[in-house]
Amino acid sequence: MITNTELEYKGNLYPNTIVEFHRDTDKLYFTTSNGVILELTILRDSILRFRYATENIFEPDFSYSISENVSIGFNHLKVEETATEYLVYTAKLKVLLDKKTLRTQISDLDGNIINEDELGFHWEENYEFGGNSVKMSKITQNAESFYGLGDKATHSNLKGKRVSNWVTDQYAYGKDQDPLYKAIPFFIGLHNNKAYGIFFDNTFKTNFDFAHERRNVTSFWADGGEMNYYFIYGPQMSQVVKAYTNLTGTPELPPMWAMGYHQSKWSYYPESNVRAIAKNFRKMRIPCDAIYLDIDYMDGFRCFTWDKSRFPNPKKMISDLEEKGFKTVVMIDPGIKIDKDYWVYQEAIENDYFCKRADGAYMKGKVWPGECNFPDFTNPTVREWWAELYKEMMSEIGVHAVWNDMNEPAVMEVPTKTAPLDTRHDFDGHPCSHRKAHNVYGMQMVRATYEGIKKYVYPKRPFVITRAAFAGTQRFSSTWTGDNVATWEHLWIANVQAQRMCMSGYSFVGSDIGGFAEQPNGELFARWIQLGVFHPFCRVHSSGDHGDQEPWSFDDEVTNIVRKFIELRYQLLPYLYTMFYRYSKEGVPMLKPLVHFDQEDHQTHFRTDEFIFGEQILVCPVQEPNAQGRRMYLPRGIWYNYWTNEAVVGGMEKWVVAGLDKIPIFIKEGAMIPKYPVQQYVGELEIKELVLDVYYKNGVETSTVYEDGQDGYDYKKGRYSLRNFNLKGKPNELLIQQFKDGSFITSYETFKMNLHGLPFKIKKIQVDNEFVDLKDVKLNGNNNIHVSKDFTLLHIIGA
Ligand code: MIG
Repeated sequence: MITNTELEYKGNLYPNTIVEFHRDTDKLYFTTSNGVILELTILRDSILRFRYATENIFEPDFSYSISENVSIGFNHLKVEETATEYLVYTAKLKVLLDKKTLRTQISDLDGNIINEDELGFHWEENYEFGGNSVKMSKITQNAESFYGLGDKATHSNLKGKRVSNWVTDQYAYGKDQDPLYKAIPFFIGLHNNKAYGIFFDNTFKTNFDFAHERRNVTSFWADGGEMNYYFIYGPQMSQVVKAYTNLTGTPELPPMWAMGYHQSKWSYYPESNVRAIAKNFRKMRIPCDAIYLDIDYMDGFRCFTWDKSRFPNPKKMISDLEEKGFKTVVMIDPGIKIDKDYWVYQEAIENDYFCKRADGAYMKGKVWPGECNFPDFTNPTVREWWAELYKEMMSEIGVHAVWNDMNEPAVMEVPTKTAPLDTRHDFDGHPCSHRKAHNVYGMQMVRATYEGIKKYVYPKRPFVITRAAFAGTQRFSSTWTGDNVATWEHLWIANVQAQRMCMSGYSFVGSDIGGFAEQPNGELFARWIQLGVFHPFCRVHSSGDHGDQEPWSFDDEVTNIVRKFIELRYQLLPYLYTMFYRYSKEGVPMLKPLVHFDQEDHQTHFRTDEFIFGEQILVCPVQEPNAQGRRMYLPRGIWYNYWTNEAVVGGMEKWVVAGLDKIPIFIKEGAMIPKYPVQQYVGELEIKELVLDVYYKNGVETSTVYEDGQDGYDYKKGRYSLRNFNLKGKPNELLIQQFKDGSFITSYETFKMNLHGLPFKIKKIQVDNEFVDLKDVKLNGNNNIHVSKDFTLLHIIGA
């Protein structure tokens, strides 16, 4: 074994022998003779926090990422000491700390090593800025795979890669380009069928190396701050993702219209153009819930103003659109034009709200309005002011939602594309430079936006979109993947990014459908729509430089395909809403890569294209031109081809037919998929009957349907409707039990159950143990029945 003394080269410093240990409730402190302290906090039996101080001093403990609602509490904690090590036991884990080096090794209670330090914690003093560069190296376990890290546009399995986290405006980025718009320093490791996660809660630029530089070493480090990471044990990946998502928080339910189809472009103006686009959606019978106004609605790109020649009466326009079922979403950027006659600028100057350089001058940067100053959103007073700026826009003019762009912050015509690093920030009372605040700047901006919107759309629910994000931003805002390109490769990237974001706690995500830069042809647009309707945030947006990107901008064949898939999304709204409910409440990711679905099946470890939408729908986009189908991997189990109803056995690759009007979709056997009728916008129709597509299984499967008022907060007072269905199929019968919760009364009285794959002819039906006349359930052939929404036990009996 190499000793730390031998390793003290290249300016790296290492902890040496542990000389002191004490326990303070849930915290254990190990101090070394050279002044390193490891603070080990037990949050849960399977969640541990490792925090290291050098020179005996910790920084004040502060995090923008950790949620206030994190659930903590453990069952067991015991510390033992031997001549060479300390042993820490929880009800799930054993941590071994080497007395000579402070290195740690974490195993489960059966003795399987889950994660172990290689060199462990070490650091380098930073002469230029003071403080430390903090580093951690771990041993890469045999056949270990790595996932997570937010929006990285690279293979979902990160093994062999090195990535860094520095929020960046990356116009027309390419595959493998790094870093991009988000910084989410969280990864999942998987080996020997056991998964764990590490969240490095450090806002400086962070780097992760997954056996890239050295084959057996995984390391992560930061340009400053503390080595401060959370270790989360599974063993199921689903448990790791849920726990991380709980740690950094989930959003409240958005209004259901936010899950509809949205249309955007840079830019729709003047007013007559916006009205024409909206009108065409209704005329063409293509569902749409929201229209976006990009920067050109503003007066000279001044935030919170209107260009009165383009939009003479925004209030009237917005309310007219609203009558037709459209919500209006407008853009707000962080840069405030330096203009002594502009009220937002005046207020910020008067109150000293703008960021300053190290020597006291205002930080200046060029963006759309020309030279701008930038509010310090890391200052709580500035955030409160910013939230108030939305008052008139939301409660007077009637804007429904806001997207925050350029909040990396993006700065034009400078090589770094962002604020100078010496720019000062309040960091909620922990003053620092931009090196530390950069990655959370956009997060704090959208947080302030969210607070303002929430207040001024009340009693409705807020909806916000952001481009920049850090770990935890999902509590406040949805997001899109920034300025992508209209290429087939970008369709692949969008798919990977959305799945990766979901694995990184951030489910409310989508791409600019069709591509932002350049122009898709009809085929690419149709294929992208087919994927986009299965993303939690579903919006077409484009730079507008090269032509139009509305559903009707191509030929009739494409328009019809696009309509068909947007209609499918609207039919699936109750399913999607239930997915969001589970994400919001339990931290379950809305999209799941196959490795998350079945980590024991090693075939899934390197798959990128297939994913599970919610719990029971398998989707795999076609990502090549001229395809009549594709090869894809079906995970283990039995799946029904959505288009043909054919039942297929998974656990192998298959060729799946999917001409331009289809995308491979499979339904898990036993699933009960809820559907609404096609609506032109959310809330257009009163739902008269809930369709349940029931897929027979010889065995057991559970399904859930969550519904509520679709907006507002009544659901928090119990006015929701939660239905859990337990399906149990046998060769000659099908039993469905329903468990209901909540006091919301749905508008429909009955379910229409479409029975797929029944292996028998229906002979008798019992509802709550009473035989019913087959006429009363309107048995239609062998395919569908209508039953009361209040049943608790449905028994379908075959001949
Ligand atoms: O410098 O507002 O990513 O969606 O259309 C470009 C104009 C600024 C970048 C956003 C894009 C938006 C565009 N913005």
